[in-house]
Amino acid sequence: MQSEKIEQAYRLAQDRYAESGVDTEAAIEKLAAVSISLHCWQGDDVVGFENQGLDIGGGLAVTGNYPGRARTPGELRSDLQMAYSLIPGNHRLNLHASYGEFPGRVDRNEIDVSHFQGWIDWGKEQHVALDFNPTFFAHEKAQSGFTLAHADDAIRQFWIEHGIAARRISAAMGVEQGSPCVNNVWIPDGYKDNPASRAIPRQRLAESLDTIFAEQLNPHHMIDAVECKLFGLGSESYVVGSHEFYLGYAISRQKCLCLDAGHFHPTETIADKISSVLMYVPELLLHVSRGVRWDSDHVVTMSDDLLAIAHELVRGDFLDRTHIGLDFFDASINRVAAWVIGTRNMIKALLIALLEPTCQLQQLEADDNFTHRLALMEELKSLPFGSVWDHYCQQASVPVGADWLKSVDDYAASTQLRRA
Ligand code: RNT
Ligand code: ZN
Repeated sequence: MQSEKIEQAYRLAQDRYAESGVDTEAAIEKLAAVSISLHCWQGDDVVGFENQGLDIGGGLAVTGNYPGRARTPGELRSDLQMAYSLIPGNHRLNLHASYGEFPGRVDRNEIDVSHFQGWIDWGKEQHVALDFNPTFFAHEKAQSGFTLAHADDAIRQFWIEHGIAARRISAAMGVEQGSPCVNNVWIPDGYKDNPASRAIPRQRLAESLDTIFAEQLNPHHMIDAVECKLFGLGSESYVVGSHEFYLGYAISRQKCLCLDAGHFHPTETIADKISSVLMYVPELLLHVSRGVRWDSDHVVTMSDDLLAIAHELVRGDFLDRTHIGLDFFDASINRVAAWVIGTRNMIKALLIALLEPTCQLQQLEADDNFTHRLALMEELKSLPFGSVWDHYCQQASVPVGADWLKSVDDYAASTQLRRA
């Protein structure tokens, strides 16, 4: 579409929203301040750069064999730059420890910031701040399915050292980028079948975490997050780090809690948890994902679940206390397109939420006027948010509508599909 038509449509939409008491310019300004943390692992099917040839394991499963997977840090950075260029706003990168650049075999308990200097330099050059994750899977010491809750002292110690190393790397990243690096701990520990003790591994996990978090690091440099889960492939009967475990842990230690949209019962959504947990934990990390029948990590679409998350963040004024990350891995479509689709949807959902006359709705609620509340909420759904979105993309110098697909197709032909 011609740029002048996009602007005409925007001006009409602006008036239409103004009639409903919504300032579209103010909404756009708030939206532009939100950074989404793109997950590095969508680009290479969670393989990383350790070259160990191990399955990712940990109950993680990537399906599909679309050609063009990034195999080196250079390829992954190039793919990410392509994706960022098609997404409006300034965003972050969520790195796993297994994506370091290692001179030969460096075991997980030996990693340090030097292995991530390439990413730090790249982030500075691209204006992309980094988040981090220790990698407690795809390793011979995780083959039994246990890491920080392992019964063996030596194995547990190994993983504790990995956790400590990851925090130091995160803090160093935070110093260099002038923005705190969120360091998220997720472990796969759990049993396929009914355990004889549900309590003992949880006691060990709490102790391991306390040891990892013992070192005081500056919260302006790094933020500790912990991620709960209901079940995984191979841990169907018991997951040590359940929701109740980590909720209690995060509250008692005042850590950031990570809620992954795929980590609860299939009919349970995370939107309703946000306002509850933020009463008791200082900050929240979201892994926005889409489970289909199970924790399948499909690309995020504009679903009711996604809109509900965005509405909660905006209505509760929680954007400042929430770090928004994405967590999906689809190898059945172009991997750069997967990032673009999922991230644009997350941003678009936030825009829709920001274009709501929330005060008016909350006043109707306070007045017990549920008829008007419902009627208005439904009418808002057909307001021309698409015209505001198009204008936002245009002013951010990224493609409007599906035009970005052309860039992805050209990039696939010139680059991704040439990877032998
Ligand atoms: C696994 C968790 C975790 C991982 C990443 C790769 O179920 O969601 O966040 O997806 O660490
Ligand atoms: Zn996750």
